[in-house]
Amino acid sequence: MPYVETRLGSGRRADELVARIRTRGVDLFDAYFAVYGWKWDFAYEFQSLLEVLVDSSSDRPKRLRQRDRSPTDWMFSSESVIAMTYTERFVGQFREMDRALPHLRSLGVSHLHLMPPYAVPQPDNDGGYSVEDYHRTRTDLGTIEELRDAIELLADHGIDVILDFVTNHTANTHTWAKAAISGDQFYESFYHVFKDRTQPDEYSRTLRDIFPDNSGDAFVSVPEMGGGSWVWSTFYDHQWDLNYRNPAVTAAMVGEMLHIANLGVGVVRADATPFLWKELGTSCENLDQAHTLIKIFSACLDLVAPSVRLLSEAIVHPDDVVRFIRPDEAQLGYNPLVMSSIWEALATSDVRLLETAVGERMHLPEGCQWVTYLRCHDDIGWGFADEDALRLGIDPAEHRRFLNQFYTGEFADSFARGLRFQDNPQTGDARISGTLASLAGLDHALALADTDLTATAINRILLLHAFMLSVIGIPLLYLGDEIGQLNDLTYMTKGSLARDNRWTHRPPFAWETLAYGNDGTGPPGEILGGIRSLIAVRASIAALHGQSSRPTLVDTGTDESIAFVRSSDTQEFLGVFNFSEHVVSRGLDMNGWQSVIAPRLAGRRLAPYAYGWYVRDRRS
Ligand code: OTU
Repeated sequence: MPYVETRLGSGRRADELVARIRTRGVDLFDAYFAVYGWKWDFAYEFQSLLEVLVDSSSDRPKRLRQRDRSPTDWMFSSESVIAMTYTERFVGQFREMDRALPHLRSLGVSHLHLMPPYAVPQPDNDGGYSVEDYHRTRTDLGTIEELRDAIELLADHGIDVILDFVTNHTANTHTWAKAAISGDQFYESFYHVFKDRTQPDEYSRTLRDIFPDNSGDAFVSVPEMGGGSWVWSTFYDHQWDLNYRNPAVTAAMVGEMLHIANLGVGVVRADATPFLWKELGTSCENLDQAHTLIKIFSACLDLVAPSVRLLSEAIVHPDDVVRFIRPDEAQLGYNPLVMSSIWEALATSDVRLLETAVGERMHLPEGCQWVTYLRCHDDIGWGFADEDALRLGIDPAEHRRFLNQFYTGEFADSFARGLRFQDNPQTGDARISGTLASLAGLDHALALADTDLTATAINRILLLHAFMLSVIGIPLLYLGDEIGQLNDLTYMTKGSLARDNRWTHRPPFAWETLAYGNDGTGPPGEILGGIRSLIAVRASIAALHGQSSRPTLVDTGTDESIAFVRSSDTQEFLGVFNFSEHVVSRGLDMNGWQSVIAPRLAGRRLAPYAYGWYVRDRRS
């Protein structure tokens, strides 16, 4: 391999790359051939991709190459906890990251997802998801060297950083897009550019409108590219979808992904994976080639940065979500089904859909893991499968309408205070924005200055965490939720942010609240104390550790509470959760179970929103 020798010389770096190419290279070739094998210049294009791999290998710092040699099983450790935040809304700048260490460590955080910190257009950039340049950072956050230092500092304290790789699109101010606008044919072919409406209209017949508030469909008019020109933009108008039919796009994006890996991250989050491939007459979501492209990215990571794992963000039908999570694709995937089903059960006090999710839809291939969460920076969409609802006699459309009314507080007696996101009156679809605490009733309770309602809201918040932290996967917390931060409506006065109500649940981190939360006072103190001890206890439970322990449902005798068992070789874990505001009687045989965390549980009675964690030795 002459290019390897010229670029890497001889020695360990070159040997390791060549050894990996010998094992994983064939997977890369197969995937690449499946997408681009039809091209007459296939061999040339494949060679260019390999050159990107060699160049990225040559750039990979020594300490990261050392890490690559000693893989850990963190994906299956009960000590792993992901937290996510915006740098500017948390510590302000990269160089102030040390300020966050005491809090992150006392919470038990092992991974920190920093929302996209790269250079973006102003003022509209979708919270960083319109990337202009992966090699520069937003100037208000600091330089890319400072980002690298922050990543290293966190790693030195046992916290690995997760960064985004916005797979589907770039900003329309990216150099590729700018070149395309100025008429450069090479870069025009990086995007889906149409000279008139004919094809956009044809495609639109079968497309779902993801951001209906935006332009009305998935295309944006770009007169600068010649009168009548349209460019594909699934999300915001300033986010142009990349054209992966062009192998030069794949090679260039692999280079960007490996650059992110070389910053020292432990996980690369692949954004919006379902959308990568377009085919006329289809929904252009979840197509086979989108999967094959993720396989290409995954193989490239394994070849150059094998300690880095890929996290898929696919918020689609549960059958489609799971298909992205495979050893040779994304090893990690968000679990939007458990997330939305938890909220569904809380609104209805009926755990049957949640039981279907947990009992039937959690299976992943060996070596893969879920990322389980209650809230993230995005909205909540009611992602249960229609067929699962119908089986339970629930009308899916009607039920989604109810959930939207419930979580916006439009429904009489609802405790939730959320907002409708991307309301689409045409289809009746909407998603929900709002912080965890506001959706769980804390906003409502505090506004009424009602101490009983406040206590109930705190119980709900802890119930949800107890469930999420034990059911499956690596738990993810949106920072601020652990101190019960409420909806932030100030975004409405902040210019461009006002157009996207997801900012309501992305408040600046309340350090003053954390200070008194740390003293244990008030709702923030109770919530923080509760979550901290759940995380600490979880870390010590053998049955929550490891690959094998998927949850098995246990019948509680009532639809208002859910219970499951997880087991390891040595121990069994039982979790019991009352999703209703009533006292329910549990129909479980508790013989031999030892309680590890069980506030407000007594005998056979479960207080409103009570939960319990129990363990039992398997050998006895
Ligand atoms: C992602 O979310 C990001 O998480 C969002 O913050 C971005 O705005 C968006 O991509 C565009 O970059 O629709 O409501 O199936 O549903 O990718 C959130 C995946 C989203 C999409 C998901 C998208």
